[in-house]
Amino acid sequence: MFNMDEILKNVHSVGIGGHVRPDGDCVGSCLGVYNYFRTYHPEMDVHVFLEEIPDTFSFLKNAKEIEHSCGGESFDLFITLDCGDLNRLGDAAKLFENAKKTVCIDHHVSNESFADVNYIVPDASSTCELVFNLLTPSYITKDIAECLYTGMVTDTGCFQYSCTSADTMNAAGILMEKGIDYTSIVERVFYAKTFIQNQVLGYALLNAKLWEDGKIISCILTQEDLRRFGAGAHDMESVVSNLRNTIGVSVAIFLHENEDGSYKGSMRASGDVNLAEVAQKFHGGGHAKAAGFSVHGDPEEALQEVMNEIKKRM
Ligand SMILES: [Mn+2]
Repeated sequence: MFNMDEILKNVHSVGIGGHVRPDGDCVGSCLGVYNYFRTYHPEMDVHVFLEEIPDTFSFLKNAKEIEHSCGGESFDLFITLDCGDLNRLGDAAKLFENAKKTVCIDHHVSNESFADVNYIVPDASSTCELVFNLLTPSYITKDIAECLYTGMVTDTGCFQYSCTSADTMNAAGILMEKGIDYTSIVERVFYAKTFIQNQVLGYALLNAKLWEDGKIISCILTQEDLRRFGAGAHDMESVVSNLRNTIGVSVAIFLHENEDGSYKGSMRASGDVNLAEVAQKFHGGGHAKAAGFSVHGDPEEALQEVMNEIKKRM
């Protein structure tokens, strides 16, 4: 482990990036680091690059300074956060490759330490918890605390999942002391849903199927289904975890069609099944209890193949 300031020797320009389809941990960790540099190293030229972020996270400080496209800039330092491999950086991968020095901060089991300096802890709740570890607590401002708390809430399912540790709670406690409105963060990040999101969720639950004596639950939504509600990919976030909440279910699988006809698959487990392994069989990735992948072709067939891999591990 290092301190965030130690990696800044001879560094005048910094690029920051995270995974494609950014979630709360990705946005929170990127903006947390961005806001830290802007506050304590104002002389540095700092840029943060991410795909379009969900509206849910637009309240975070400097969210509107996130850049969505990049050229061939060559930064002294590029930091990648919450990103398991270089491909998942999307367009920003070229900035990583052009940078003089690279740092990777992440908690994906599949991460193969692809940067010059790596801080990877698969057991950590979130990348935001790792960023917290790299900062001197007294230097964490309210704005930075909001970013990091948002990421922790996202990736721990509101401090519920087993990735939540005593260290996570201690870090969250210190962040709470910075004066953040933790109630409203949980409400925004976890509970607040648009009418469209609620309707799609209801439709998904109505069409869910149980398998293996109710231990596996699945649902498939097509583009036609999504169009019916005026919903997009960003409206699917809470479907899989709601499926998983079903009593008796240990694995939930949710497939929804992308605009190009491929399907995005998300899985959640409450039991011992290692979903990161399952996802890797389908060229995806993630964590033991939350993982994802993409498939082409017939979604029903893909579902059966995924279920076979899960059954082997149950
Ligand atoms: Mn994460």
